[in-house]
Amino acid sequence: MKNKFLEHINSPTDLRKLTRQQLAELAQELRNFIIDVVSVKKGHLGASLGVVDLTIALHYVFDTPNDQLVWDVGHQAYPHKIITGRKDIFHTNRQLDGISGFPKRNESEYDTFGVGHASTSISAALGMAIASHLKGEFNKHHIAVIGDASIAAGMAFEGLNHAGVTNANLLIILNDNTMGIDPSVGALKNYLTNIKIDKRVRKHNIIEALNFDYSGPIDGHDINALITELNRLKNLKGPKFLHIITKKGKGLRQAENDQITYHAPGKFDRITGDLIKSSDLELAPKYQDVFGETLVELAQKNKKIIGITPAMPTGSSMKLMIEKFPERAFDVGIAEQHAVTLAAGMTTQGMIPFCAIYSTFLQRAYDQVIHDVALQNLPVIFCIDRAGLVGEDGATHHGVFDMAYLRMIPNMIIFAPMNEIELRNILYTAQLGLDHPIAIRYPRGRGSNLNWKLDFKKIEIGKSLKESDGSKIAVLSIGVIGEKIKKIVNKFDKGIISHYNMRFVKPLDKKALDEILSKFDKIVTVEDGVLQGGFGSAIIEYACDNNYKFKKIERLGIPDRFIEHGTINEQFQQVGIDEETIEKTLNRLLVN
Ligand SMILES: Cc1ncc(C[n+]2csc(CCOP(=O)(O)OP(=O)(O)O)c2C)c(N)n1
Repeated sequence: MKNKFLEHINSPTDLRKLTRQQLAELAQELRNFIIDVVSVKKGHLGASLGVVDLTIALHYVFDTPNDQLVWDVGHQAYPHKIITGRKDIFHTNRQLDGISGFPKRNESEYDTFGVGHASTSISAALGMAIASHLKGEFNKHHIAVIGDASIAAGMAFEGLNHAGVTNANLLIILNDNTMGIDPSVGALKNYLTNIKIDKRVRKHNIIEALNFDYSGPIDGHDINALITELNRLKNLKGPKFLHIITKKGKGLRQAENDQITYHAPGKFDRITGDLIKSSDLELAPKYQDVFGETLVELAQKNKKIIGITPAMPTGSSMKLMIEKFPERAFDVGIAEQHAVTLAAGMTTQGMIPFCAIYSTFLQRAYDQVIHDVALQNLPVIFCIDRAGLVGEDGATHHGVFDMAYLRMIPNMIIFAPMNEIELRNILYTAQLGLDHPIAIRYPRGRGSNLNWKLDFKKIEIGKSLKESDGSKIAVLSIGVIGEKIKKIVNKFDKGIISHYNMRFVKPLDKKALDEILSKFDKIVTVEDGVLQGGFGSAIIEYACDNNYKFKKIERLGIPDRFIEHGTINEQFQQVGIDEETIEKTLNRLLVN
């Protein structure tokens, strides 16, 4: 079916030629277009469907790209991308060399600020607004669109607090759909619900108290109402706040009814909305489920165990613990800093908190890890999910820095399991009681062992495992990439390659290292983290500091650049840690 309007929209200028009546039809076409593409190419769905009408109204009323529009998180920016000149390449979304799934400054002049992590939009738009003011550009508008989950984060509050005492030309639009990826949580969520149903609350409006011109709540699917209100706000100076109500997944029945699944549903039938299940679903478990299920098992016996997740109960499988022990498990919202210090507080009272945070999002709580946890040597158990390369989400979401950024912190124990069984055993070991905080890092996706629910075994802290014995080269691996090394080693003759699954980045297994560095003059380290300051660096430091006369330590891992979106395998190939390249590297070293 041909699109009557969308076909002719190559930029917001085309959009501005339409009547309001036609805009409503365009919205329908835009929704269908997103559903068509995402149903086969995958990606984020619900959030984008929810802001189709808002996106059209914003580009209709404001003079983008001159006026600056900042999307928070950015997973809802598909309609924005499509009507700002990227309709014809939208099918390349999240693919290698295709467009990014998030706004990106080097992709379009309409993408004013790169995003991916939540709650940055208010600060960024305020920065732009203050700069415009200083430059004398008083008529330029700066708009931040932020969701009800993201606005509850500390950083968003910091931005609001500052904006309220400026005369910046800033409009904050709260896109309130009561959902993050999972249902939004916290007292602010309750307040926002009350404001919708109880007019009295509006009198004591906290946004107004912060010196904003507050309006709303209005229906965020009523394009007409949106345009009227945006036009009114356009003529007001200073910080303004518009509260709109939308439905996540709007326009696709299943996406509206099952908003968690349809946040990023994978492939689905574009007409019925039904999910298309891939046939390999019954293979080995996801690492997140090994974590979630094991935690519940341990918590049944150990009453001191507590679970904490900042806004990722489904993604981290902490929801299993929340379902089973609601009084001992907490979704604290998009609040990584709070999650870490909350866990630290709990340990002071003898509890055993498992704090599950994606590697990329733990970056936001770096000072809390150092100052609140490690400095006081509090035994928080960090379960760091999505460690390593993550594929289609790309540069904003890779978990490649954690080994480097945690390694230099005194007191930290850093463990990376090679498989599900090691993950399970380290979770068991950690709750027995450790003298230090521990970071356990594991990747996105599935492991390789169907039979992982074995009896628990305690893991000795700082002890590596020798997987194979050889005399020519020593390969030292950390984490799940060790399974790849095992396969590669099997392709070589027996007795050539020694493979050590090092398991601990910190403390290093010095006994094993002394043996390796005395015996081998060719050593290869392999990691799925950054080379700068990472695991391989730790090995080189040890060798230098202890005066070993080594010939060659070759490090394989992520080079000093950001890795863009693509499949995980494409990313492995790009950085040279795919099976084929590692094998070639070992062959080259054997010859030279
Ligand atoms: C710092 C950080 N923590 C967690 C996430 C994971 N995350 C992505 S989207 C999202 C929910 C956002 O919800 P909301 O702000 O309400 O926006 P909506 O999806 O409703 O548009 C979360 C928690 C993130 N992107 N950044």
